[in-house]
Amino acid sequence: MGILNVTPDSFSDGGAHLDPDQAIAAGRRMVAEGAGMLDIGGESTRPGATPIAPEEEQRRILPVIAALRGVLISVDTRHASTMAAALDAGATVVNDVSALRYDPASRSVVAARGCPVILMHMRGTPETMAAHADYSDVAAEVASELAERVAYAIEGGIHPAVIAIDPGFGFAKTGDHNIALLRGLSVLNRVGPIVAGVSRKRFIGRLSGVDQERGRMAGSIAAGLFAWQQGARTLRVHDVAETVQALRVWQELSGTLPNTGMAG
Ligand code: HH2
Repeated sequence: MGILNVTPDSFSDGGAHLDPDQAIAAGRRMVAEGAGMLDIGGESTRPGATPIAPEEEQRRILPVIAALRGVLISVDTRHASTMAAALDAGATVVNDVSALRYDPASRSVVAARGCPVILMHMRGTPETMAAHADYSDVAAEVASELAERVAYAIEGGIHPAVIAIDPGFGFAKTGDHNIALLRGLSVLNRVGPIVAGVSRKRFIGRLSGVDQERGRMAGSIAAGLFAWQQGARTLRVHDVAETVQALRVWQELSGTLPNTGMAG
């Protein structure tokens, strides 16, 4: 899953794709590099980020989604109106960092459309989440809180087969929590198919000793492969070509490559 943030302020690629033509070109490039899906978002959810109005979010992302129609697109949003508008414009998956908590209307939008949904773990909101980073067993608590969100989705008429989960690296977690969560990620397999977003995040900086976000590609790939080994089957990444190459080699060596005729 290639990350396409149409924002001025995302933590790593903020401003790079605010111009729709640049965003569309970046999306096409990631598909050519092997991304199976693009995750398009118009609101930064980095720690302390200020929320924006759904109208502004839609103004940023809808032209980009419409131009890339035909590609598998997830819309990274917490707003029900943006989910609906993005699905109309050509998105097929909803990726909600609030796991359908932020906007009370979001569950019924997803249920009515029958689309796949990614429920990401967070406590509080991006403004308040740092104060909620308190766990005794982070992987177990994230698993049980995600299981509650899955149950909430199913109660609202969302089919269990379309639900994926995401541990929410960097959301209401300290660096130590992120590391423990990644080490213990496999416990989440019992809750649902795992999406993992470690790309360029601060804890990768801590583990690698690299301050600059754009310098964290190799560390992000190592962490992504570690997540893959534990069962994650979608990696949300900035660096598509390099991640695809690393995964291909990993799958070849571990004998887990889907039948592409490349083996041998
Ligand atoms: N992380 C970010 C945003 N959306 N969605 C999922 N499912 N998983 C994640 O880990 C995740 C996410 C934050 O990263 P980014 O989009 O690169 O930055 P920003 O929120 O500043 O736009």
